[in-house]
Amino acid sequence: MLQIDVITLFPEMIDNAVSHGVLGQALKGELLNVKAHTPREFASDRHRTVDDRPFGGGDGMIMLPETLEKTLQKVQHKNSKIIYLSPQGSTLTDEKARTLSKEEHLVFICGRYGGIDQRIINSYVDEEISIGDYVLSGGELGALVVIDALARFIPGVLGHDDSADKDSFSQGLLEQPNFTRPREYLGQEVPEVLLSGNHKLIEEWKEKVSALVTCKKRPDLFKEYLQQENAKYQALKKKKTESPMKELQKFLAALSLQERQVLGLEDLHEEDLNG
Ligand code: 9D3
Repeated sequence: MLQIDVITLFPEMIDNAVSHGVLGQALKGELLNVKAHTPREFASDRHRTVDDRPFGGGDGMIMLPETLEKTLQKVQHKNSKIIYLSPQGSTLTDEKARTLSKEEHLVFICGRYGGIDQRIINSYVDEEISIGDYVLSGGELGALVVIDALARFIPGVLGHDDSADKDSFSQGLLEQPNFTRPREYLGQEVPEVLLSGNHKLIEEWKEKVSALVTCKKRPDLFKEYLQQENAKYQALKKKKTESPMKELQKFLAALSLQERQVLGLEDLHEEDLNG
């Protein structure tokens, strides 16, 4: 079982967040264990001080190395990977989340606004991770994002074991729009294929719509997808079938105006699919 220890001045933020939804179920089912620890436990002065102003001046408070180190020593064992959440880290990706999910023990250090003393990073931290180019008030939301993203890769955390692989980023495409009851709503009808019960046809349709949605919203991802599909197509040397681009153009052309509208693809044109 993957063990995750989170070092934070706000342990309730972690405990509360992981008690809900899929993460809460994973914890209950003992597929994952998350425990929060506060350096305040090791502060011995009257005010239980855990941070101080930066030497040389500057914004924010810096977490003191000593209480942080004592907390680290409480949780660390031989196979621990110690990760510091920080704006200076490399940006989290789905691939990174998958890799982390295979570890035995993760320790996340959450700094507050200002960060932690550099000497802890130098002596203890294996990896620095950011969740994106924007400024947060502390590392807790970062740690929670990483935990949420990696949990999906632990077998059994999602209902069926293979759903993480079907998810958009694993395939390099965004997901197609989804619909539930009723069949008609706000004057918009659910695409006919989805009601057909023909699972093979439905899966093909979903992948094509995904590709079109990706072309519209993330041309960068679409370009890569098309290159991959082209490589597969070349390798198969199936001269009878058409190129992936041509196939998508035909699929788009075959969609009715109503279908294009309900899928948000009314302003996508055949020329846009040229990679
Ligand atoms: C005085 C603060 N900043 C100097 C410009 C540095 C700074 C340190 C710590 C800014 C924000 C923070 C708190 N952020 C995190 O701990 C954090 C974070 C983030 O801010 N953005 C993206 N990912 C992450 S992961 C942790």
